[in-house]
Amino acid sequence: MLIKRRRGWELPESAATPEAVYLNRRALLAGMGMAGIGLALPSLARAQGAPRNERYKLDRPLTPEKLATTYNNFYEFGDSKNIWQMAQSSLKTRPWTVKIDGMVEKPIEIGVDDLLAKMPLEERLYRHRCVETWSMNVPYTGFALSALIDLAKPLSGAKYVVMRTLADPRMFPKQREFYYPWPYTEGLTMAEARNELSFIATGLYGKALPAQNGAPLRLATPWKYGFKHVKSINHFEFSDKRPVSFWEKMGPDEYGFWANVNPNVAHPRWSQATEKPLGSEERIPTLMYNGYTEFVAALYTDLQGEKLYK
Ligand SMILES: Nc1nc2c(c(=O)[nH]1)N[C@H]1C(S)=C(S)[C@@H](COP(=O)(O)O)O[C@H]1N2
Ligand SMILES: [Mo]
Repeated sequence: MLIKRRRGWELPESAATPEAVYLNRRALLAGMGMAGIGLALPSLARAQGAPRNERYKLDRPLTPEKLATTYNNFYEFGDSKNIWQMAQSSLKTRPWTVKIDGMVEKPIEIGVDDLLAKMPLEERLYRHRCVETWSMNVPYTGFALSALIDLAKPLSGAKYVVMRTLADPRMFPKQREFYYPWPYTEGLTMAEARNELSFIATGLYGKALPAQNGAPLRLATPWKYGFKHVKSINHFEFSDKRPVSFWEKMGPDEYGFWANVNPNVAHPRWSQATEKPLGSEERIPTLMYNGYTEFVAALYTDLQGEKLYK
């Protein structure tokens, strides 16, 4: 994102998909419904097919699965969009221990499958808007972050949930480079984290979440720019201090804590007025809060002095 020589949102021609193909795929996906259920391993099945929550609607077709799973941002594997094979061969997501600690009644360490067994899984169709101006529409399986907060039982003084990517340079080659402030860290206020939209994704397109998309646990806050969506989380910490996130540390003039989508507030180096859906030839207008105003605007009425949109 900070690298100036490349315009990261420009898709190579070969990655573009004709409309007919993705419309077909959409019909196919709709027809499959709970595709992915029925595997022998119950823990894996839990991470996959789940009933769709129809409350979260899209106004555009789903992005082709192939694009959403082969055009990624995951700096632990490099600054290229083409890291999916490297992620799949290098990232091992079992066993995976999740720590939940900080300002909680009692710290928890739990294996990811035991955690999933306690969480109410559902599927949601979500928009995703990267700060670089590409966007996508994807079906995530997962659980509301509020369910994890209920499990964690934070103390009344907790003001933020801090989420971190696993630190393990054997799995994440770029974590050997000290230029970056690893591990990738993000945070939400408790009110944001309890908002119904805040979601921990464990699956994508009715299958287990691919490594390149942030397996086994990845945040989705669809009204915020994509860099908020920390991948491969192994640590949830409750704190009374606002964390400084990965991109905020890298470039505080360009990236901040709030990161709410706003088409009227330009990035210092480019406009945020429009976006390019993956697989589409056109640019379309970006919507305030990425189209989720009705769900989240009330979170910010008393925070107008904050830099809410970077
Ligand atoms: N750990 C980690 N999480 C991350 C990133 C990253 O580099 N490392 N990139 C972020 C950015 S900028 C975006 S747009 C999304 C991309 O998610 P996707 O690859 O599933 O589309 O992941 C976010 N989460
Ligand atoms: Mo992004």
